[in-house]
Amino acid sequence: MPYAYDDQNIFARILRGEIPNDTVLETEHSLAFNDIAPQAPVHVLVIPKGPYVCYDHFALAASDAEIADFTRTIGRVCQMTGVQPGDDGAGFRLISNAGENGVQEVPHLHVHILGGRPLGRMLQ
Ligand code: D5M
Repeated sequence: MPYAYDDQNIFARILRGEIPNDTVLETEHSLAFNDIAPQAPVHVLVIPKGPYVCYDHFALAASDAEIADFTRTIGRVCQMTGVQPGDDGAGFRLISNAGENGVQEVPHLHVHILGGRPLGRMLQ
């Protein structure tokens, strides 16, 4: 059962309104909010509202509408936070950790949007 979803995870609790969050953007199928421990001036997490554990789970099981909404939400947050590469000195990185080797802490799919400073090289 690689995709057993734990509905007590912290992002599930945020989605149920049990824990507050600093919302950047909410859409029909997605929620974007500021990371509680930001690693860069812009550090936003984008999550689907559906119960998906990680990226591959979402990519294989979500509806086209959910996938389109999630993808567009990431794009809109990049626009809203001014990290698009077209803007002077801007640029960003998307990260989605999955599973043990990926060191995923919260078992609900989230994409980190990081920007607002030079991020350095990650992959050599
Ligand atoms: O990263 C999980 C991320 O989730 C990590 O950057 C902290 C963030 N986090 C944890 N709890 C909260 C709350 N309550 N609000 C906002 N952000 C939070 P991972 O990719 O799973 O290692």
